[in-house]
Amino acid sequence: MAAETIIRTPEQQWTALDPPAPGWDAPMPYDKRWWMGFLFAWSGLLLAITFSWFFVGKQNVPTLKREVTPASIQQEVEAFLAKYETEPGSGIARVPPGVDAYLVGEMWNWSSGLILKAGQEYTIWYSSLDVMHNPIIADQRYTFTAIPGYAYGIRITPTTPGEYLVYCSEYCGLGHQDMATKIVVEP
Ligand SMILES: [Cu+2]
Repeated sequence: MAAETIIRTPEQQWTALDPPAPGWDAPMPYDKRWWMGFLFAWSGLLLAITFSWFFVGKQNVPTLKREVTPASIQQEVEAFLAKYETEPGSGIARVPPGVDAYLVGEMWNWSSGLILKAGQEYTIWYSSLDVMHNPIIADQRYTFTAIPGYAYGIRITPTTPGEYLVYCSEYCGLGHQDMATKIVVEP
């Protein structure tokens, strides 16, 4: 005995398993096909821009990553400051070319301000001791996400001497707006 075919109008459909109303599989009208094709091509274009920008956008993305603990990165910062701080307690380090620099966030300050030399390549390690912080170099289109447990290293070669404000762009609590330091690029 053949099973009875139940046909329901859309108003009677309760689940996706209910048979759809007749005509559901009619070919798509011409104008809708045109729009589908256009949207498909458009999303393909956006996808291509997104990925190709990685190569042609000249953006200084993090290139190094390693696992750390808040305690171990704190030790690295202290050793770095002990060696290169301009004056004890100033938190400002004059970084010789070739030496790794640190920009580690903690509620609510940065480990250090950095004095760099124009035209030299540096690796700046950024990380966090507690929650997520985003060091952002103002007006330079650089923003990074500092995550506790990881240190990310960016290789940068500052070209234009000047003072660059660095602040936190990830809301991290009551003192968030006070998280600012600077990178000074000397000629
Ligand atoms: Cu922060």
